[in-house]
Amino acid sequence: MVAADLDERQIREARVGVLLGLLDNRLDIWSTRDRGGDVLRAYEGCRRGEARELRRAAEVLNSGDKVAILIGQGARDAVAQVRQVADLTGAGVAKALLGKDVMSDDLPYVTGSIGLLGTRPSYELMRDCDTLLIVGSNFPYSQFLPEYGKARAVQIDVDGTRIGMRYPTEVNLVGDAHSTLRALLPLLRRKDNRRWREKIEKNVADWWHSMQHQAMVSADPVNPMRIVHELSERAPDDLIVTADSGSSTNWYARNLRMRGQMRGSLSGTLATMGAGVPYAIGAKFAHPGRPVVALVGDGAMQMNGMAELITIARYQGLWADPRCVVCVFHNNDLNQVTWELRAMGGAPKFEESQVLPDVNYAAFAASLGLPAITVTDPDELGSAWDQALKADMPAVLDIRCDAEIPPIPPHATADQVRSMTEAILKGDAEAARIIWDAIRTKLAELLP
Ligand SMILES: Cc1ncc(C[n+]2csc(CCOP(=O)(O)OP(=O)(O)O)c2C)c(N)n1
Ligand SMILES: [Mg+2]
Repeated sequence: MVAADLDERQIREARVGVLLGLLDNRLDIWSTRDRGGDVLRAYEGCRRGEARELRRAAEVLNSGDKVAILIGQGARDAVAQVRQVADLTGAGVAKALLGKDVMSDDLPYVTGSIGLLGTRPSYELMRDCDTLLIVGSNFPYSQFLPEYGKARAVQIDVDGTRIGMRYPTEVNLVGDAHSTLRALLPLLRRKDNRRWREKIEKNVADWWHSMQHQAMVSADPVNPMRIVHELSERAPDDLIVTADSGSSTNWYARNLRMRGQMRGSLSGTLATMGAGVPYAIGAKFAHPGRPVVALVGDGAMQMNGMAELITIARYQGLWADPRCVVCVFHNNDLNQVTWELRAMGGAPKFEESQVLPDVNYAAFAASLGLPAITVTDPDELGSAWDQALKADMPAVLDIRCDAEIPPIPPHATADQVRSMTEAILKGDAEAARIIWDAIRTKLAELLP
């Protein structure tokens, strides 16, 4: 075999094989430099070691009592295998944000998103597990992974340079998720004790119940969680949802149930504002036959989203399914940062930097010939979504929502959450500050 016969994946594996060999002192730098043959030999060595590494991985997963799986977008082609591993090991599955659409939230053991924007059951899954399997994820916030040394861990990634970066993993399998898990599955034993799995499923069920409850808390005028909750209730099975970076990213991460063929995306690694509407346009061009919804803050609309409505109005005729709904979270605030300042700095809202000019997004959309609905009453949310999702052209929802609904991190206790929400809704700034002090302490512990 010569280098030209290798496909891209084999070359990547060879590169990783050489790298691992160097780190492991199995190869020395002089013997590999400028010598393609050594690269090939390292690649072959990598393949020979595979069976042994798979057995080691299986040993780790078979010996654990409380297995957690973390998946990212790299697990997209391996959903059936992840499900089988989860069933055999009795694991729960948490999802990095860009992998939110990889597995259905209708599976009772899928704990949803992970991280600061994540769910409480994902937080608890990682906190309490004794074994961790990471598949196709480069999720960077190790504060939300098990405490170092507490869990034995296996990682599967197609790119060896990502392996062991976020957690001290004991077994590292370089390969694509689908074929690596397929090779691993026959080595796994089914765990008879299902108590851990039952606990996860109960946590997940309780969580969705509490999400529904929180979305229905009355607000002034509309509770932003309810915007996503109502969408989630009526989302078509083939819907594509994009989210901008702002407070609505929290509601996308937590309140939207992915199911069926639904897809979702956002600026997951950079977290830049302004991605929501352009991503929706990209989705329409990539999948012209599918409906698309963009969840976008008013700050992002002012940044570039309004200009991109012109793009939508211009190209709508090219899309077989004309539905493309831009939902504006109209709170006249750069709200996510307002809350970060409150939580991290204990600082009250700094009006000069945080308040946005009040813009009539519905009127702007109408000026482009797009149907637009302004919502100021939470009870009209459902019918506004119904209309927009049935429209025969792109539409804009301009929803007046409350800037005082806090994006609560997943590790806040239920009591803290309840009293903080009540305090803030009562306009009790002092009580809110005290509760935020408690959460700030917790956040300081968790954030880098
Ligand atoms: C380009 C860019 N600028 C600034 C930020 C920091 N940032 C993150 S969220 C946010 C506020 C977003 O405001 P808005 O779009 O109105 O959404 P809201 O949080 O109010 O729902 C800011 C300024 C960012 N992530 N990207
Ligand atoms: Mg805003």
